[in-house]
Amino acid sequence: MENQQQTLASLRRCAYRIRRFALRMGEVQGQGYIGQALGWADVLAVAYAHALNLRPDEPEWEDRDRFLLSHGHYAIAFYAALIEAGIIPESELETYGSDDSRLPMSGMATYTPGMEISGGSLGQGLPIAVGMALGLKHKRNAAFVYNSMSDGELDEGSTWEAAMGAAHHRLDNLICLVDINNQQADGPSGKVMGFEPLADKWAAFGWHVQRVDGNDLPAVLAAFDRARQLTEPRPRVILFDTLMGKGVPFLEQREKNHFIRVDPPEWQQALQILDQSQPEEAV
Ligand SMILES: Cc1ncc(C[n+]2csc(CCOP(=O)(O)OP(=O)(O)O)c2C)c(N)n1
Ligand SMILES: [Mg+2]
Repeated sequence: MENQQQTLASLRRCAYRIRRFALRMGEVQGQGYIGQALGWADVLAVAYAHALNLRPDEPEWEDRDRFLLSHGHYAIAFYAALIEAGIIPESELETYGSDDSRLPMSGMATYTPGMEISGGSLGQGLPIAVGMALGLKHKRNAAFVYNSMSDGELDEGSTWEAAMGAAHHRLDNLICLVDINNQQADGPSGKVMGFEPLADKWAAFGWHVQRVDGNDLPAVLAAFDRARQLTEPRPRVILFDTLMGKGVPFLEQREKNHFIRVDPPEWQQALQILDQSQPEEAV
């Protein structure tokens, strides 16, 4: 039990630092998909500080777990996780979004160590993940493939075709992480294209399904552990309900938060608010 408490305390500090790195990168460019980064930070903390089997100094290690950023516009969140994982040095965040940086504003596999695919054309991550998971099985490689995607990608037919293929091939090495933030570029997800009842849909496609609060760290941790430890020969999906802007109340409440407008003084205000609620020994 003590170990579990220590694990959770350590993950809280990771999530705090991921939020902080993302805000600092946002301030460098004066913009960015910061609402998504704050909302997805708890999932990224559990992925990068607990679940993924990686070698930070060898990002292309053959036996690594693969983490695919299908929603390439979440790159700012992903870079923060790479910094936290020691794959990218913290000093590099100052280059975010500038010419010749390894950290472009949308995820690019050829630019960034640890970036497995160039996502961003939404709906492509899961099909690629299915191919990778199948390939690893053929090679008898025990690595997991994680596909990180947004709820907007549930509008894409390619997602559901891949979901059907994954179940057909019994890909128990595939874990799909969906950010249900109920937001898309054109408004609330339910208004753009209703996708509920979502858990039932994935289950009907042959997947093992969990749905949890993606900002509740103990629940996120338990869901990752369950997905990894299951012995059923089925792909696994975790549907995470998240709150955009989580941790910075004035950003949580902002309208049109697909691409939040943040005025220059607000970046420092956001960092201060985050720091006030920081877990002990976080910095
Ligand atoms: C195939 C495709 N269609 C349209 C877009 C344009 N686009 C970029 S982000 C976005 C919103 C998609 O929803 P989601 O990823 O859930 O948005 P968020 O949660 O980040 O607000 C859209 C439509 C795209 N990148 N790819
Ligand atoms: Mg969304």
